[in-house]
Amino acid sequence: RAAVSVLWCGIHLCFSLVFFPDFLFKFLVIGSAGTGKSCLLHQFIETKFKQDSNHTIGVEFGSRVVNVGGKTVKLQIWDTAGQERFRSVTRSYYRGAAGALLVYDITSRETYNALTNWLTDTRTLASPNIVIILCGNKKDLDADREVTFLEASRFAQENDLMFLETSALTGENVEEAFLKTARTILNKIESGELDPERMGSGIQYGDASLRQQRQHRGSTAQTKQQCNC
Ligand SMILES: Nc1nc2c(ncn2[C@@H]2O[C@H](COP(=O)(O)OP(=O)(O)OP(=O)(O)O)[C@@H](O)[C@H]2O)c(=O)[nH]1
Ligand SMILES: [Mg+2]
Repeated sequence: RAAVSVLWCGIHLCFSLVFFPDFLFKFLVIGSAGTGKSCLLHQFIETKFKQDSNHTIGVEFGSRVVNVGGKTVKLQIWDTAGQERFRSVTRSYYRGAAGALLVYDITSRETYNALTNWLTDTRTLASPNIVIILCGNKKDLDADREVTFLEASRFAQENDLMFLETSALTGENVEEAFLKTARTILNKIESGELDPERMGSGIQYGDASLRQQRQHRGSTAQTKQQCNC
């Protein structure tokens, strides 16, 4: 009987986490073609490496519910094509994003040199308060490295970005990159720096928060009625 009730609680908890998250955050994965954006998303969602990844055509979508600091957050993630010919399509997805993974390939200086352009685009087209994490991907290919950790971390500091080196192949720091970004957004909401109710913030209250708010409003209204004030 105890086992059944534990199982029931587990099912109930999973159901609540998936269907009634506290928040929904819109995320982008951006950066030059071939840097491993689709593989990073696949690793985050499926926890395995995407074999034979082809160039993304336009955009692809993935979502996952995570637990951050005791809150459940549904991440709606848009994986954009890095190829120039899709730029006009992908740009239309930037609006209202709350967070972004800006990806370069540590074995390709060309993808690193393109970061400034990606940043300008992101800050212009997405929300100005967008939280960005710079991901130096393909960390497993250290022998072929063209960009040092130090120079990339300086670039990140100068441009107000968080920074991690990741590997979509081994999974190293992949989950951390998404969670770090979500945690930073959540901290900014809690400190009042980000307002989820502002149009285009890329943040929505999930059902759990909405229900809490309604309950709160209900009890406030009741109190007002009772005291007639
Ligand atoms: N060794 C290694 N290879 C990787 C890693 N991530 C991706 N790759 C390889 O890099 C290539 C490109 O990966 P994708 O994820 O398709 O790149 P993308 O950034 O989505 O490319 P576009 O969709 O064209 O913008 C593929 O051959 C992957 O197998 C990694 O962490 N390590
Ligand atoms: Mg891709």
